[in-house]
Amino acid sequence: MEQTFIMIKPDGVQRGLIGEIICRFEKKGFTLKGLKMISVERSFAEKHYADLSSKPFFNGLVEYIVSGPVVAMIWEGKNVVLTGRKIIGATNPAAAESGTIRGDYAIDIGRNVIHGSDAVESAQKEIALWFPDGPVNWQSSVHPWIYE
Ligand code: D4T
Repeated sequence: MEQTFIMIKPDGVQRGLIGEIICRFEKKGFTLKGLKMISVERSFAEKHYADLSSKPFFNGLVEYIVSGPVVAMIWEGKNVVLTGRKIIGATNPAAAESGTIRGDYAIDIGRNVIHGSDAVESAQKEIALWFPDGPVNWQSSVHPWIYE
């Protein structure tokens, strides 16, 4: 089953959005397979955002991610990478649809509350980086009520 890496960024934590965000993924039917609150070092944040290192906003982005604790999660389910991105909404909250997390709870691109992997391959890389011990091994008992 597909997995994605979701991170509630420092602004989402400070603004008390942890419960609301977990609720959206949980109510959709996805399964939580890893969860931790963590303050990351600069070097770790740079590694996570390595693909963006040449961008002009890279330094500000790293500063933002290390500015407070984040909540790192693994969510599992059919098409969870793509559907997770839909739940989150467009990178720039100004373009994010109402009903998405960024559409409902964010205004500026540099305070967009949440990160979600953009492809299955990047999800695997990010899960390996953030959860070196891998996901928690459990099966939800509601599985047959969510999947046909
Ligand atoms: P993340 O990775 O945070 O889920 O965001 P996205 O996958 O939706 O978007 P991204 O990788 O292009 O950008 C990563 C991160 O950088 C911030 N950002 C982005 C920014 O501060 N200014 C910008 O102009 C852009 C494009 C927001 C998200």
